[in-house]
Amino acid sequence: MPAKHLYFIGTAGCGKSTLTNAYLLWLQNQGYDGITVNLDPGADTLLYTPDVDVQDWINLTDVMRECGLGPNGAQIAAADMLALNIKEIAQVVAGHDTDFVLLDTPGQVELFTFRKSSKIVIDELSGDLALLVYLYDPSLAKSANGFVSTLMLSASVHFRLPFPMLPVLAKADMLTEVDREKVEAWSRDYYALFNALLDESAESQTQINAEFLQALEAVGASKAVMPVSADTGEGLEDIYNAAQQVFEGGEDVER
Ligand SMILES: Nc1nc2c(ncn2[C@@H]2O[C@H](COP(=O)(O)OP(=O)(O)O)[C@@H](O)[C@H]2O)c(=O)[nH]1
Ligand SMILES: [Mg+2]
Repeated sequence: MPAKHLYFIGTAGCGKSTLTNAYLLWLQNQGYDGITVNLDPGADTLLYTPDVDVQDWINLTDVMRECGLGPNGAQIAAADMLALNIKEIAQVVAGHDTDFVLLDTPGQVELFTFRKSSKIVIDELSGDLALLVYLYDPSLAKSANGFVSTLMLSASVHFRLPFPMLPVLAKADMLTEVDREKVEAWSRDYYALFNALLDESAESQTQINAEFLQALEAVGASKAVMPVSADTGEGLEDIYNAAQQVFEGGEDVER
C-alpha cells in the first residue's frame, strides 16, 4: 500500500508544525509508520527532526545572499526553486517505506498555495495520494466574521489546489466549550452562520448575504470542521479516520 501524504496547510502560526509533530507521535504510538517532510525553506527551529528537509536543497539565507533579495522576495524565489528540485526531492521521499508522509508547509499560507510551483510540487511528490489538512486558526474562526474569512481563504486554497481537503479547527484546547460548539455549528449549518453574522454586523458592518455563503458551499468549503489539538491529542484519531475514508473507503491499514 503506497504511503498517504498529508499536507498541513494554514495561515502563519495556526499550528501546522506543532500538529505535524503531534500527529507523527500519535501515529507511532498507534503502531503506524510515518515520516516528516519540511517544505519550508525558511524554517529555523522545528519541534521534530524532519526525515526530508527541503533546506538540504534550498535555504532561505543562501537565497537572500546569492540573489541579493530581502526575506519576502527570497521566500518567493525559494518557492519556485523548490519546484525546480522537486523530482530529486520526490525520489528521496519515495525512498522511505512508510504508511504516512506528513508534509509541513511554509509559515505563510500564500507562499505555498498561491505559487504556481505548489501544484507541481504536490503532483510530483504525491500524485493522487495527497490530502490537504487545512487548519483553521481558532483566534480568527471564533467570530462569525473571522469564520467566513477563514472559509473564503480555505475555498481559495482548494480552488488553487484541487486535492481532497480536510478542514480542522486547530488548537481546539484554546477555545471555551461554548465557542467551540459555535464554530462547529457554523461549519455544519450555514444558516446558523448567517444569523451569527447578522448579530455581529451591528458592530462590524459586515455586508454579506445568504447566497454568498451558499456559493462558498458550492466551491466545497462546506465540510464540518474537525476540532483538533496538538496539546491534548484531541482529534488526531479523527484525522486518521478521515484519511482512511478519503483513500480507502474507511478500511484500516495493517499495523
Ligand atoms: N494551546 C495550543 N497551542 C498550540 C497548538 N498547536 C500549536 N500551538 C502553538 O501555536 C504557536 C504556533 O505554532 P506553529 O506550529 O509554529 O505554527 P505554524 O506557523 O502554523 O507552523 C506555537 O506557539 C505553538 O506552541 C495546540 O494544539 N494548542
Ligand atoms: Mg511552521
